[in-house]
Amino acid sequence: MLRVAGPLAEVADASGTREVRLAPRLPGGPPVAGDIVVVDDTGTQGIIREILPRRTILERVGSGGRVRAVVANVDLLVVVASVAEPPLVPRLIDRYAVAAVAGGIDLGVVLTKADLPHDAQLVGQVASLQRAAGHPVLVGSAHDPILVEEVRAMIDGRVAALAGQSGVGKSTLTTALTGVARATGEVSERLRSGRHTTTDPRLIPMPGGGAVIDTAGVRAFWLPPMEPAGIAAGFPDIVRAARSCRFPDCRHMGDAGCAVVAEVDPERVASYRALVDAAESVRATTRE
Ligand SMILES: Nc1nc2c(ncn2[C@@H]2O[C@H](COP(=O)(O)OP(=O)(O)OP(=O)(O)O)[C@@H](O)[C@H]2O)c(=O)[nH]1
Ligand SMILES: [Mg+2]
Ligand SMILES: [Zn+2]
Repeated sequence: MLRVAGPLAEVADASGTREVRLAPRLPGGPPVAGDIVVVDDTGTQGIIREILPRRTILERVGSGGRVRAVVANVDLLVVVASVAEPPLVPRLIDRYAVAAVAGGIDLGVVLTKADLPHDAQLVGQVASLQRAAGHPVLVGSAHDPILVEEVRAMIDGRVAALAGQSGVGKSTLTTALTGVARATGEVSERLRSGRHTTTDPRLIPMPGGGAVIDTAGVRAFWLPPMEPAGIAAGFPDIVRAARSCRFPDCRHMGDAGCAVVAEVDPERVASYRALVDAAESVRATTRE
């Protein structure tokens, strides 16, 4: 499935793309971009009757505190972050990493707007911490064909979702990768109006193989409720060091004999702990 807009969806199969309707009270619905669906074609307009089990899923907490799917069945989550305007929020990348691992998705990081004035030291630090965690990192300008070809190589014929804050260049990259024009917007205009340029996540095939889903920019990305072990799984460097912790159920929150504190960069440990604390305060509020 390519995209959903209210009761309608756009689907693709061997014969092309077409518009269909969602069945009312579709189990597991509504479907999201990347879903594989069963369409009933007996009426005048096709109806989505079933969403097939998802191989991977990216979930976030949406308005009203409900957990909702963003995209399904993607192989790679490309977190796009700007080094200039909007400013880089390093821990947002970590939150996406946790969500990606939880949903069975690989992670890549693309830092855009390096053609604009920026804090090169901070960017270097963020890139080296993410690389040490095992994620590929690219830095450049979304307007530069060199970065676009590097992103294409990172995707490597797979299905990738581009995610990140509003105005970081997701649609600019998507247009360059696919040749399909996506609306892009000026950051200043967007900040004034508070609106995001992209509102309809859409799966677009790339010439030569693979596909990208350009998702709507987020102001914040909140994780579904998760145990400390699930959060730690999003930090491969912490998982590696944790093999040397004295206790197998170590939470790396100041536990005795914890190897993580000794071996992993303090910023990574602090980012992990902030997520564990946030998950715990959510649990405490729901218990009240
Ligand atoms: N200088 C520079 N400008 C860029 C770069 N990437 C994107 N832009 C510009 O930043 C603005 C926002 O880019 P978009 O591609 O619309 O951003 P987006 O991530 O799709 O934003 P949303 O759809 O709101 O989530 C546009 O004016 C782009 O031309 C870059 O690497 N360098
Ligand atoms: Mg966009
Ligand atoms: Zn530990």
